[in-house]
Amino acid sequence: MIDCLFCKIVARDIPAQIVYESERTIAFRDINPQAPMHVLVIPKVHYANAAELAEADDGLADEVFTTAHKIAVQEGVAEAGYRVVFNTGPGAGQTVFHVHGHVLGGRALTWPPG
Ligand code: IU
Repeated sequence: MIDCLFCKIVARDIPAQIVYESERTIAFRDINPQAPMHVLVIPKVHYANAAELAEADDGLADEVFTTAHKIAVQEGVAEAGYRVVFNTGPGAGQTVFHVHGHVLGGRALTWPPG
């Protein structure tokens, strides 16, 4: 999608620290990390948010979720515990409207989130 920042990362039009890539997903480090390990997992195709992705019903949501787990293992936080967050809509704090799962770990995570 034109003017989507994360589509531009997928297209390599703007740089990102990519840590994982598959045919349909890509994961890169968040530029403003909220934990020692903070990676964003996205589908390469554009869906605005997690609701749109879930409704697409083509297995891609499963793949994004599975990728999040792979990142946790790869980054060494799976044993200690980690969190996957999909802010969905402005009311939930979503600021970039290409669906992304935040994978956070590497420190004790408190609950509830803000
Ligand atoms: P949110 O759930 O939509 O609020 O998360 C957007 C995230 O995208 C946020 O954590 C930003 O730090 C992150 N991000 C990024 O990694 N690279 C960018 O160029 C921009 C935002 I703009």
